[in-house]
Amino acid sequence: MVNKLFDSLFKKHKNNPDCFLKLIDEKKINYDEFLKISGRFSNLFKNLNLTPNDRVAVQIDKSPEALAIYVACIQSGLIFLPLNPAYTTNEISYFLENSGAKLLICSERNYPALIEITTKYTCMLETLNAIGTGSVIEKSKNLSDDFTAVDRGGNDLAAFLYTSGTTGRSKGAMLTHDNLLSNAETLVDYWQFTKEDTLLHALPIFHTHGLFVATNITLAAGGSMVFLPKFDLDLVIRNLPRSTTMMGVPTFYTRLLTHTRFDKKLTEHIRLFISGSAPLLAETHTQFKKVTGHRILERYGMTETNMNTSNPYNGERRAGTVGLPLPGIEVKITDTNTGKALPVGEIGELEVKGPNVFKGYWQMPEKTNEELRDNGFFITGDLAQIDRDGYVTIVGRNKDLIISGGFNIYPKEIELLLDDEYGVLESAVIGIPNADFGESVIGIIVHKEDENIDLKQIQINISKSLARFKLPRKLLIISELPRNTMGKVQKNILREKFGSVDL
Ligand code: MLC
Ligand code: AMP
Repeated sequence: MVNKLFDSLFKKHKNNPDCFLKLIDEKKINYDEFLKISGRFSNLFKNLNLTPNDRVAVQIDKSPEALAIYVACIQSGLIFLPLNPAYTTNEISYFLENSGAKLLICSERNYPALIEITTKYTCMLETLNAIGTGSVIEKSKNLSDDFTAVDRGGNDLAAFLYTSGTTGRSKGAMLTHDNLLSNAETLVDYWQFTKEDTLLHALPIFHTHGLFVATNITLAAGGSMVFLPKFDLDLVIRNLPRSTTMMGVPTFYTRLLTHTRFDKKLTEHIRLFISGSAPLLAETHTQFKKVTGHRILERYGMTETNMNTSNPYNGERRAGTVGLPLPGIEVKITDTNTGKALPVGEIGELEVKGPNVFKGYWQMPEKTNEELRDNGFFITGDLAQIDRDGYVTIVGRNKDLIISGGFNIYPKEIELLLDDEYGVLESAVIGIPNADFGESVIGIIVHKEDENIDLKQIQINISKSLARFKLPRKLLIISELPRNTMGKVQKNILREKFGSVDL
């Protein structure tokens, strides 16, 4: 029996007494104990009659058991589908319908709200809470922790990660065993992770960064993680002395720089700080170097591709750039209209190709064809340039996307809801600079003259359908939206005009 990802990342740790997770209450979980939890979950999945390729959706808080569900899915040949706990019932309903998930695991507090929709989509519903209680624990506690991994090849699917699109509909990016494994193996070498490393893990585990980059690298290297429930500034400061490396979105680093205890002494034993998921300002990089002596290593990735480029471990880490293509990964800059490769130094669409690139969007062949070329290059939607030394700089986006604190927010999804509200003729949602989150969302509305408009009520109404991190921090009214000759709303003009409004 062969299971590509399980055999390479997890199976080798059976009977391994080394520490895998260090928790905040000083409790530790070693590799063998962790694999026993996932073994019991795998037997539970079998008892629930789940079969290979079934989707298992999870909307649960971060915990060691939540991570073990991911491992159990891989071991059982199931497709892991993690969802942000901030999503509303409306949002979850779409993911269940679109993915056809057979099982949803949620926190007990959300069970009453979700049982109706899981019944509608004939999806089983089980619970798992942050404190390690819930129906999956109860039902698996007397099951064997031994489970023979289901046969899976490199091209088989391991996970669906949903990523929103310009049309407002989320797309399920299909990631294979080879996608995840190749990236983990490359990054372990590139960033020189070893079993001596302890990674400070304060990221959520429902996105590529915290789930695949951080966790798979640790598993591949055989190191450990200080596994924090979330990014809490004081908690991170207290746990830095237990760690040798840290990964984070830029907001983590700008927040750390505001803490009085954050200095050279606190970080002198740290081997590596890594940033990604959103642009790290060159200014933050410089300030961090001044305060700690460390040069943050910035890398660039996406849900569809895992990691593509990285500043070097030993060579020059250039502030404001995302470094060089990772080994085995090709990148090129193309003309957005013709798709032709552009010469060194010119700005164009960034395309990437390699074993890390996903298989396509679930049941959306036309979307897949639009973004994934026949020659294997994936059109990222990011605008970039590559200099003579091969360093890539992301200069903007060819997709209408806002990144707030590392979370992606697609304006179209919010505009569609605003346009449905009483008194709204049309709307445009933009991101404006924010010192903490990088960007923040605001909504700009054109008012129907013959209808009253109540902005407070609109906020309340749309919050029923949108996770709170997507909610506009402010709604503004203008008389008309600026448009170009093709009739397209000129968001750059709106960003210039409203970029410094008070939030
Ligand atoms: C939380 N809130 C946010 C927010 N996070 N609002 C906008 N943007 C965000 N990112 C809101 C909540 O809805 C809530 O609103 C209020 O802030 C307090 O919530 P919180 O959970 O206590 O917030 P906080 O702890 O401050 O969270 C901020 C954060 C978190 C930066 C620590 O957002 C975070 O962990 N981000 C990491 C995202 C990530 O992992 N991205 C990787 C994507 S993978 P209210 O209204 O209720 O008060 C990817 C590929 C790659 O991009 O390259 O890696
Ligand atoms: P996601 O779809 O959540 O995986 O987000 C991927 C997007 O995040 C990319 O297409 C980029 O726009 C952005 N991104 C990730 N890392 C970086 C980085 N280091 N610098 C700038 N943008 C980044």
